[in-house]
Amino acid sequence: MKFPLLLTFRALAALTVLALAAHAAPAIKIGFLVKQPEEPWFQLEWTFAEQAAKEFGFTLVKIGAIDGEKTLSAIDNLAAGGAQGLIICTPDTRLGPAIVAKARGAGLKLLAVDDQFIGANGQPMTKVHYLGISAGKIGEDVGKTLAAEMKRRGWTPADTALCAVTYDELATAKARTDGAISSLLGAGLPQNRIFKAPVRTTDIPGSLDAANILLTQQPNVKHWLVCGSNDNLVLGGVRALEGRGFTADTAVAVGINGTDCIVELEKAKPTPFFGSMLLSAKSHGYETAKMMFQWIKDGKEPALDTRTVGVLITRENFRQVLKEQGVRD
Ligand code: FCA
Repeated sequence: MKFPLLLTFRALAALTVLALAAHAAPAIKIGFLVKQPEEPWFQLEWTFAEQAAKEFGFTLVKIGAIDGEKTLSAIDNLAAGGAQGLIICTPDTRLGPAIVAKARGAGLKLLAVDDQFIGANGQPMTKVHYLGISAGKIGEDVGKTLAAEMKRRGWTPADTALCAVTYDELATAKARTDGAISSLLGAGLPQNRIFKAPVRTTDIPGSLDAANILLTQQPNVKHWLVCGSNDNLVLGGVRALEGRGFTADTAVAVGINGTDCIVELEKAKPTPFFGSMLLSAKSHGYETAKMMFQWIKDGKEPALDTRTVGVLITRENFRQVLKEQGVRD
């Protein structure tokens, strides 16, 4: 009865090989690339993504890539390092087709976060998985908040104007300031009291420059309202106003992100920065990382398009809300 015994040994050997192979299945590695690693928003996204990595047991590779060249070479490096997925907030949404081609070539699953890719035809690439904010709605809420503050203070359209610090090259940024403008128009601020200050660079110095140009052109406005595509752009506007003597009594500004204005809200003396629409860094960091992990591990494909909401934080409630959202202890 040698033969069946041999078979048993063979079966055992085969099972052992299978078991070993399962054990040696490549560890899951996910890249998380962001366009502005110095922004608290993106640092928080990473922090939350790391929470997911710890919880689910995968490796997270954090990459800051401020231009196209760095982005494309980072994808090569990730693939060479054995990564299976990439979550990305690209420095330029028009890189979309190049990123898709590279990721596909390297067998990387792809999820765009925050900024949606734009295709060669100038339209959003809706077939690429994306998680972003409900930009128009959040912008409208900024406008409503500004309109309510204007009313509460008894300011009239004749002596009030809007400084919208804009970056229309980026769709999610444009939708935000467009939303704020449409709410203010709806609340009765006339079109000729609405001024755009387009930035060249999406940081505080870039916004300060843009707002200064506008303030020089409009020296007679008594009360300013300020909106912008995120906290930094609004903060640049606030710094420009303060440089011309405006205070919390004569100007009101509302940001978006809620994560890049904490120091501002903590200042003992109120500045014109009234509040911000706090976005969910947890959804953008933890949830995207979890979605990518499950996609790689179990083949569970995420929704093609997910949009998150924002909630207003002000000097009154920011400590409490940030705590509830796990942003601060
Ligand atoms: C864009 C902005 C960021 C953040 C994110 C949700 O990428 O540049 O500041 O608002 O959307």
